[in-house]
Amino acid sequence: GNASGQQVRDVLVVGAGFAGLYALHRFRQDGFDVQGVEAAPGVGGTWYWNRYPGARCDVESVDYSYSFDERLQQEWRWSERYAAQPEILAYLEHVARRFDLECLIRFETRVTCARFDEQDSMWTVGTDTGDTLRARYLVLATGCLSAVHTPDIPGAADFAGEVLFTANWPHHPPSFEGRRVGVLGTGSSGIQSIPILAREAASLTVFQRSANYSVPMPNQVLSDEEWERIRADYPARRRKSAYAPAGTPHEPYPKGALEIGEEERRAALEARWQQGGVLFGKTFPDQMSDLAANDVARRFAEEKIRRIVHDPVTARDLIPTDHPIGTKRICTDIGYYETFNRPNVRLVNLRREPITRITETGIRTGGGEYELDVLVYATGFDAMTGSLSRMALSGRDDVRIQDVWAHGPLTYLGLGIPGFPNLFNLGGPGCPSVLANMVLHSEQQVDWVADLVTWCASNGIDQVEPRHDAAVKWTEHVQQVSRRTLFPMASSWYTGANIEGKPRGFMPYAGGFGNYRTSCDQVRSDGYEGMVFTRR
Ligand code: NA7
Repeated sequence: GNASGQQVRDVLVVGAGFAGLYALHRFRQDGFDVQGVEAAPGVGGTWYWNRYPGARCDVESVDYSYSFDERLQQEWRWSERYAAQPEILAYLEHVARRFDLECLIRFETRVTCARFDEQDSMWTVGTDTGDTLRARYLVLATGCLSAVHTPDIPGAADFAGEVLFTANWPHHPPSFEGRRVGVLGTGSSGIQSIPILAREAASLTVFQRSANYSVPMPNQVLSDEEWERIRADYPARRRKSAYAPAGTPHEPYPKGALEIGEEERRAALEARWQQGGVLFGKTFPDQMSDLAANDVARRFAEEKIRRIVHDPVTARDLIPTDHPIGTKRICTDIGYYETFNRPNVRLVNLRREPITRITETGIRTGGGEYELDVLVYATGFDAMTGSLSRMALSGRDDVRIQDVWAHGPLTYLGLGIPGFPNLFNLGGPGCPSVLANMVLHSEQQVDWVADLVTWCASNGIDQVEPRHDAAVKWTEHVQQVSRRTLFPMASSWYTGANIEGKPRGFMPYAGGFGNYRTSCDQVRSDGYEGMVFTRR
């Protein structure tokens, strides 16, 4: 206890998604008194909120699941190659029950502020329920795509119909039958939900500002034989993934796109297309670093779109014009392009006819008035930094995160922030999270942080934080690595470009999950080089 009589925890974990749940488990296992806080009424994080029709993970289920417990791995049976949101949520609920994690979590409690007290080396955390929590260590597992972006469109409040957000989808959604539905946004969320909404609604109008590349998802129900094969292969698969570039066992074609002839290229691209989804973004090893190699893959994908979509104007509008393929996360769809052949679906190209305002009855553009009964926002997130910058987060000497990150996020290994002792941010800027298998990535980061906290506890350390120069060096390294890729060519949520006023810069570490893990391993084996330890 302390002066105000509140209980003081060793570790406070904010967020109960993939990273937060494992953090709770791992810290408790290591003997720490750990408490979780979660804004939602249940576990799941992203998979709790994003219940829109068609929500699925674009990483295969067998990879997108925890590896920390062999029995869990062997006993959970995924029903499909790519799991849909309800099954992933059920999995996380199962994990929470199986490892008895729910009793550690305060649900329906959103952290609004957190302040580090230098005197007693302690975080004081305020919440929207009025509770105050205190802990020595603060672990932010608040998600990299969780701060919902609500665009500020004139007249938005006037709309008299129903308004829905894919990122905050109701548990009991309305029926779309007989209704005129509009979808604003054509990122992954729009592209996954549009085909399903189109089947239900009387009419569907898709408002597209930027086209995205999308590759079909070769989803299938996993038969018992297939599942047995996967199960038997699990250890090998995990070994292969642990230091792999994306945290999954897949490898690019052994030769660069420009080293081979046209026929071989097409065969490699077609094979990869059939493998499906985001993997297409890395068909060739040079595809994300050499524009000419990228063009080879881009042209192939564009040809596919033209072949599917009947109306040539619509087909042209669906082809991106502003970024190399893969520099925005490639979407993974089930029947997206085919949807535009339906008589009840139309595409509105907002580049040609920008929105002038939202009215009581629909959306008005430079090209006319589109009447709607339902408007679905699939407009994305204040990615990677939003969940921190929306909190009043202050470190030593009341330095605010908004100030330290005013010109872009500064981190050490993505995990630590100078001036913020005893704080660890999971899955944020400066690490490969959004470019890799988020589940294995979460495990790797939690393990690294738990090892460090254990080390501090057994060495009588009160405060640990990265040195400023170490964070500058890491952040420059992150920038340098991204400049060797084509990623910075896209105005994307990776670069902060989707949020007005946000500093621009490629935020994730693009050097691959394996290299990132090696860097973290190295720092640990060098006795935590780059960190400052204080005994008070
Ligand atoms: P995304 O990928 O950020 O997509 C958001 C979409 O919303 C995108 O098409 C935006 O167009 C569009 N948008 C945003 N604001 C506006 C306004 N004001 N007017 C018109 N259109 C707008 O978010 P998602 O949820 O689909 O996916 C995020 C990630 O989650 C995804 O990459 C997966 O990794 C999982 P823009 O491109 O900005 O022109």
